[in-house]
Amino acid sequence: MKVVTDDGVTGVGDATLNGRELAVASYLRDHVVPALIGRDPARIEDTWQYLYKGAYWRRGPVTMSAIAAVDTALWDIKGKVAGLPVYQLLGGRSRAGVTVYGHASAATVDGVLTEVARFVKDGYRAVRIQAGVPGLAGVYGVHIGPGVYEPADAAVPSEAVWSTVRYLNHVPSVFARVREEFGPDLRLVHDVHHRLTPIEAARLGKSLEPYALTWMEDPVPAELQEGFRLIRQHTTTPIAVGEVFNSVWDCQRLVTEQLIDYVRTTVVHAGGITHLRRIFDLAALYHVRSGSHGATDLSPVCLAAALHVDISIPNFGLQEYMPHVADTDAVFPHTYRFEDGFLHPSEEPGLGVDIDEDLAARYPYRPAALPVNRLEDGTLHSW
Ligand code: EZ4
Ligand code: CO
Repeated sequence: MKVVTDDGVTGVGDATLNGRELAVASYLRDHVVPALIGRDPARIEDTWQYLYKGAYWRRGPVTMSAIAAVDTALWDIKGKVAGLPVYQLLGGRSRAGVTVYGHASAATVDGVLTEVARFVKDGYRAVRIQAGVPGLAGVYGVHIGPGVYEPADAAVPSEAVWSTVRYLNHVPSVFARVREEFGPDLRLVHDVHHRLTPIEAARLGKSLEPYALTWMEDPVPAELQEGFRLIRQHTTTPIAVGEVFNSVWDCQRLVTEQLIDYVRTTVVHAGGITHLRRIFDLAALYHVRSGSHGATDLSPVCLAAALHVDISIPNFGLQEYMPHVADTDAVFPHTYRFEDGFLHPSEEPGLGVDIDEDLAARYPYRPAALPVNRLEDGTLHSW
């Protein structure tokens, strides 16, 4: 979204909620925009509180993505008015660059090794590993066939089949091969994508300990925060969680009871820069670091904003990075850049990203839903 001030300064924000985009668009158009007219764009915190407390209905991905879009645009505007990149307004640089991880995935282990080698050659210091599971036609995060991996692949959700037994039996052998080939220093992460129970996740974590992962991600669905205590009691494999969280209350217990190591909330789904910083500040007190979500369904506007947060906070961990396709990059001209395993935020005033609306108009909205997942007996399971 774009916010334009009476002085003609424009700010951009991301409001993308994958598979539920129009719900946020309506929330903004029908409920938020009318209330923004005439407000002072300099009052970022007050506007955040106005949209959060003022809605009466708090939290939730739709509300918080809408608030995020406005908040991000107001930070962009404040940077442009001040003549400073947003990270300078957040306290300035805490590190030389933002360490990112790329996605290495393939149906076979040999294919995964080829992919990892490509990332290492390109300078990446951290890589996410997702491999096909023998006996399953396809699994989350594994790219099969031509084109780029985008899981929202059909107007009505496609259906996948899942087996926890086959998965748990296979994954450790994949990491054994990766460590054998690439040694101990390359940082490795793995996304479980909400598919296990706490005791299954504990088994996975224990079986991966020899391969020293930086994290296992979303080992269980996280509505039951105390469930993580069970995982924690059994394994030293670090835990990352939070890409579907939208407020500090979703991870308050996980953080304050030190049940996780990385919180993966990002700008667009967690109420913008203002609220994301609040989450990371709480996390910092409990030795929890950031590990922001950075899939391609989050636009370059979100990534640009995330980088300003990443470079400035004391407890940055790792940033996910899936480069967007050229068509997307063209619609969102930006000046963040990848070099030597790091992303560098823009040095331009504001966020350093824009939306080319004429170009965007060439890509009409097409509904695309995320898949659903079923066990081999047909039971609906978390995707
Ligand atoms: O499945 O962003 O870590 N990354 C992920 C993503 C999510 C998508 C859902 O829209 O888990 O690939
Ligand atoms: Co994930």
